[in-house]
Amino acid sequence: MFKKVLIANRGEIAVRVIRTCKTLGITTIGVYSEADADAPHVKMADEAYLIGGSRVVESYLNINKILEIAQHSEAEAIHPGYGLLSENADFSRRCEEAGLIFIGPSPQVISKMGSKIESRKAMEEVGVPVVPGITSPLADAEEAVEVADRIGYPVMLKASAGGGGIGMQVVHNGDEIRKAFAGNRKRATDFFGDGAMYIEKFVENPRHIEIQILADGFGNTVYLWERECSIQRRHQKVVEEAPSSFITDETRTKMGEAAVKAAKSIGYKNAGTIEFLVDEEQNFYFLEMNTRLQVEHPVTEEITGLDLVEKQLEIATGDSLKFSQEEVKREGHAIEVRIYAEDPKTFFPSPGKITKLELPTGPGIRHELAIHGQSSVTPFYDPMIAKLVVKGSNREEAINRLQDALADYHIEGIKTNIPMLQEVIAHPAFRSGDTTTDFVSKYLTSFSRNLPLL
Ligand code: MV4
Repeated sequence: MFKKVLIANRGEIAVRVIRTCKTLGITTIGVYSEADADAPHVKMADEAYLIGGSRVVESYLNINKILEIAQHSEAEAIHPGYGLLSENADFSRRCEEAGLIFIGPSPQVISKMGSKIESRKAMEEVGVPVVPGITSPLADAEEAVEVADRIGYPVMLKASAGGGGIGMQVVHNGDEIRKAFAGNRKRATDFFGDGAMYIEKFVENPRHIEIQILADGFGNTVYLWERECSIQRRHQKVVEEAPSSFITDETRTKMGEAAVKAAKSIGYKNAGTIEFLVDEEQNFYFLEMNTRLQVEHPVTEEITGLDLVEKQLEIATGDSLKFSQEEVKREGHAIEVRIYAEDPKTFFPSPGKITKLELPTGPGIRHELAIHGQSSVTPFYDPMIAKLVVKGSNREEAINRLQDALADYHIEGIKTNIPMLQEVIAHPAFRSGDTTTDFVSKYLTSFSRNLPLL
């Protein structure tokens, strides 16, 4: 196992990674920005180094400076957490070149999965189901119309580099495509520097169900079941749970096997997630692959009893997976909610100083956070300030525990989305498992006065 690991991240995920490193006896190197000088991850790390200014480009995205710190501190490996540099192929390559182990897949794999068109193509080639559509970039709106006429409306126009719903639109006929094409291409170019567009059949009322996998460097790949993350607001996940209450055991096995096939076919190594859309008839379609540890990984840890950060470290250090697919447990039910520092009415971030923080305690309650009763939430970073993870022996118990826990969360000084979370959890549609992707707009009338998507 490594002796020294640098954690190139901040907030709850930096704290989460440091916690496992400590358990394994690994010395941790933290890095921080000016705004984070007093942040919990800085205090927790064995050594911590200032990268630079508060803005991410001056700090957590500064590859040169982070590599310099890694070398100076004699770290052997870098854990990128999620977001920031975690899916940056250039960073993975620069780590390799500097003789450091990037705790994640190779730069080639990150690049391939970063392109939705390329990853769709790779999956189609090995027989992982993809939504009917195309696997090469569209030349122009007329080609999009031709393809759509062939596959049938409605279709979804998507940006290959897309994320957060940017450059994505449902279209119902040729005229709508002609109206929508240029604008979506421009938004994709502006946001991602890549205007490549493609088209897929629109899947009605889908669920977002993703499979967690682990792959070592010896060809061993296992699936750690699914997480259902259908409840989102403007492409921001709100509630994540495992197992899904929707899919059957037969679908579960098929999806797990498809995810393993997907990972093996690209030579994947690390923890990773294959996202699928699942339709009302339980047909599932590859959406994209995330080549990092995800925000919602704790729900998988809760039902499998595994520590995913530990598995990432073992894989990166060159160990093989020590268990088979048949040995992966699936026990109980876990739900995670993301607590954001945001105004529950406008959804704008709510930075400021936390003046009071009281957390619920009790059986089945886990917190992942990096704030305390004196912390400040700065406008420089993502407003997600904590995750509450609950476990029960079944879904009903988990929901009850979550409901009680949310009522016992007392945060003062900043606004949070807890009222919205309470409304979701209390809704009969959530209890009954009607958790499709339009949950928030369909049921939460007080929270759906949203601006249109970009
Ligand atoms: C879709 C879809 C329906 N049909 N693709 C949204 C985010 C992006 N990664 C893909 N997304 C979707 N792709 C086809 N062919 C519906 C969505 C979608 C969605 C997916 C998962 C979770 C929430 C969502 C909210 C709106 C749209």
